[in-house]
Parts: sequence; C-alpha cells; structure tokens
Amino acid sequence: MDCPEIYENFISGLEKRNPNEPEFHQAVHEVAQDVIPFIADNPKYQDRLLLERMTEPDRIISFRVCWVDDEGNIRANRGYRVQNNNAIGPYKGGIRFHPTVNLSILKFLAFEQTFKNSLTGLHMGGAKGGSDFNPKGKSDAEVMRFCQSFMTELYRYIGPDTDIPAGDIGVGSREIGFMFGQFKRLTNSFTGTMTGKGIEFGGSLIRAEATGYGTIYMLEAALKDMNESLEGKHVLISGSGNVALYAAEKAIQHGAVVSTLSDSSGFIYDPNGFNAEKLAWLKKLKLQDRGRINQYLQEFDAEFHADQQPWKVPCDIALPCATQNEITGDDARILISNNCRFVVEGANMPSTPEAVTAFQNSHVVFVPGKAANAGGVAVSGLEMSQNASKISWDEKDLHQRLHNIMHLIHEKCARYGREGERINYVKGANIGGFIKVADAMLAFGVI
Ligand code: NDP
Ligand code: 2IT
Repeated sequence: MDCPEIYENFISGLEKRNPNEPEFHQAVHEVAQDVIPFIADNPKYQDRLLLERMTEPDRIISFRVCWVDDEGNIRANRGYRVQNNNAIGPYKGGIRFHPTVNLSILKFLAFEQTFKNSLTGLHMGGAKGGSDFNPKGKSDAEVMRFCQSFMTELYRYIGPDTDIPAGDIGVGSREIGFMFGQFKRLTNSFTGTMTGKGIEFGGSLIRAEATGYGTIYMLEAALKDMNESLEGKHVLISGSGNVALYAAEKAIQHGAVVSTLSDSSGFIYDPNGFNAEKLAWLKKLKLQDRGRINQYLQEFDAEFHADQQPWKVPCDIALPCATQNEITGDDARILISNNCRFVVEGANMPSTPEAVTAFQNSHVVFVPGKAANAGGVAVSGLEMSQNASKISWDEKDLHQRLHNIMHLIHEKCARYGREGERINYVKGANIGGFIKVADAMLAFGVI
C-alpha cells in the first residue's frame, strides 16, 4: 500500500471506532499526515501498529460528580480522566472545567499531550481530564465543593508515579488548591501528585508564567531562524487567561507592541499597546477578580468589539491563546492578506485544519501548540522533580531551564521539519514527538 492509501485506511478505521468525536479526529489527522510517511521511510517502525496504539487511550475514566450549590440544590456533572499513553513516564496533563468539555475534546487534548510531553525531553506520558462544570459565576464555596467531590472519585486513579494532573481552562491556583487539599486528605499523604500548586505547599516558581513565557521563547527562536527579532513587532493575542496574559507580558518585555486581548464576549483593542501597568491591572481583573475583558474600557482608552475575534487587526504576529478552533479558514486568509508573518499557538489546536493549510501555503511561519505551548507542562515536569527530591530551585534557575527546553524543542522541530530555507514546524513537532514514544513502545514489546 502507498502512503495515501495507508492514511485513508487508518483514518477511516479511527473514525469508525470513535464516532462523533470531531476534535479527536482533527488532532489525529494532523499527526498522521506526517507520521505515516515517516513510518513508511523507517522500517523499524513498520508493522508494529504504533499509531493505532497511540490513538487508543490506555484508559478512560468517566464518573458522576455530585455537589450542592449555595441555594441547597443538588447538582450533577460529569468528570473524566483520559490516560492516553505512559510509555515515557507517568501520565501528565491538565484538567479543564468548561461547559463544552466532552470526551472528544479530552481525547484530542490527551493525544496531543503525549507528543508535547515527549518534545520537552522530560519523562512524562500524556493525559487530560476535566468536567463540564462551569466555574463562571460560582462562589468560592461552590467551586470548593465541586473540586472536593471531583477529587473524591479521581484520587483512586492518580499518584506521583502514576498520573499527575495540573490546570487548564477554568482550573487555576484556586481549583488546584481545593483538589490537592482533598487528595492529601483522602490519601493521608503529601506527595507531588498535582502540579501548579501554591508555592507554600510544594509548587514551583514560574509555573503560572511558564506557558505564556515559553510561547514567546518559541516565537523568539522562530524569529531568530528568519534573522528577525520581536523588537517593534505588532502582536495580536486572543484570550485573557493564564496563557494570554503571561505571553503578553513577555512579548512586551522583549519590545513588541501587543494591542489585543479577548474573552468569550469579544476583544479589546488598545491602539497604544499594553504596558506593565495596564497588564498588572488586567491580571488583577482576570486572574483574581474574575472580571470581563470589556471592563478594561472603564480604566483605559481602548475599543471593545463584542462577539468578535481580534484577527482582522493588522499585525506582524498572531498568538491564539484562548481555545481550540478559534482561527477559522476565513480568519487565516485575513491574517495572511494583512501580511501577518508568524502564527504561534499558545492554546491547544486553536487553528482549524483549513487555517493551518492556508498558513502553510503562504509566507506565514506557523508553530503548532504542541511545540509552542509546551513550556507549561515543562515547568510542571520541573515541579515534579523538585517535589521528588524535596528541594526548590530559584527563579533564575527555572527561567534558564524553561528557556533551554523551549530552544531544544525548536531544535527538534528544525531537525525533523527543515524544508530548504523554511521549517515545517507541524511536521517537525509531530515526528520529533513521535520518535521517543515509539522507541519506548518498541522496547516494551507488545503491550
Ligand atoms: P484560562 O481559563 O486561564 O483562560 C482561557 C481564556 O480563553 C479566557 O479568556 C476565556 O474566556 C477564553 N476562552 C475559553 N474558552 C473559550 C471559548 N469556547 N470561546 C471563546 N473564548 C474562550 O485558560 P488558559 O489560559 O490556561 O488556557 C488557554 C489555552 O491554553 C487552552 O487552549 C489551554 O488548553 C492551553 N494551554 C494551557 C496551559 C496552562 O498551563 N494553563 C498549558 C498549555 C496550553 P472566558 O473567560 O470568557 O471563558
Ligand atoms: O495543555 C497543557 O499542556 C496544560 N494544560 C498543562 C499540563 C500540565 O500538566 O502542566
């Protein structure tokens, strides 16, 4: 069989076995289009069903989460953990609380996490979990009761050498604190079973900043490959959560002009760009007070565009940092026609397949999330190391380690994705991530 035929058979089998899971199909399709030809060229990976095994999660746990709201009503949500692959280390990946959470989304995230974690060079397998619980508008007490109930089931399946959850959309330091506290109580042990913990109970410095900062370190490396720098470049960012705000902070520190941020209600455009003072205000608004992005206009001169994305604002660089499929084919064509030159994904799979194809057929340098946003899980891996050895590294040391890891990921993308003058970052990340997991699976025989 030639590659297109192998590919068609593989995808049709995957879709048949996993009906109605479009995000999962999308994530696998993006990897398979590079990995299937790579396997065809490398006999040691042939006839071992490696990609078939990587796309069948080791285990999926699904459970009911009951809790009582502030009015005394009983509420029921659904919780999940998808443990995709632990060939190179214990399962590792975030927990998402958002009303859109379903199995398709968590399977795509756990699958991508397997490749991302491999790219970091650390020993972490891939997992993801979450719930359709919506923390928005809930009191601290309601969030606490939900998190405790969620952990009362999840604790059976996780542990410092088994599976180490962390944050993602809707799960920040507050939720991690509630879940870790309940885990500690149920197991009567104090272990590094979650990352993103508070500093006072074993968290790592710069974990909060790591995904956003890491995205900018990757951007920096991609710019350097083209003999350019961030200085004076006009940057659009979507989202206004953990990833978006720290990406904005680091980009500004490196001399970029960042003019947009967004949330699910629309985007703000500050023609003068954000600065340290405006960002400090935004961090308090979004990360502490859980406000809405349009409140920025009460304090600073800016425009708010309700129910819109920032992609039509002319820019040099776009950093999608909100959620999956937030850049459509039409958005991509607008960015390209406005001469945007770099798209670096802070979020997981924020570009639709049509958008990715449009970028790759244009002058745009496109870096996918599994390479660009790996800084968060990388510092999670460093948190695991610090917990295991019961020590804490200082901030300077951690910044240096994060910086090195992102540059090493860039090198891997270049090694496996260089095409003449350009780097195909999608191919580089897919193959670079695949090799380590595949080699470990080959060593284990058939399991
Ligand atoms: P947060 O919950 O801190 O922020 C999410 C942001 O995205 C908010 O501004 C939110 O707006 C917006 N958003 C979420 N869902 C939607 C939606 N369906 N439509 C429009 N806007 C939406 O999450 P993070 O910053 O942690 O995560 C952002 C992205 O980065 C996700 O794709 C996540 O998987 C990825 N990521 C996160 C890492 C981490 O360490 N936290 C690591 C690597 C990747 P609103 O408040 O209105 O919902
Ligand atoms: O998508 C991701 O990489 C994360 N949400 C972070 C995972 C982690 O374990 O730190």
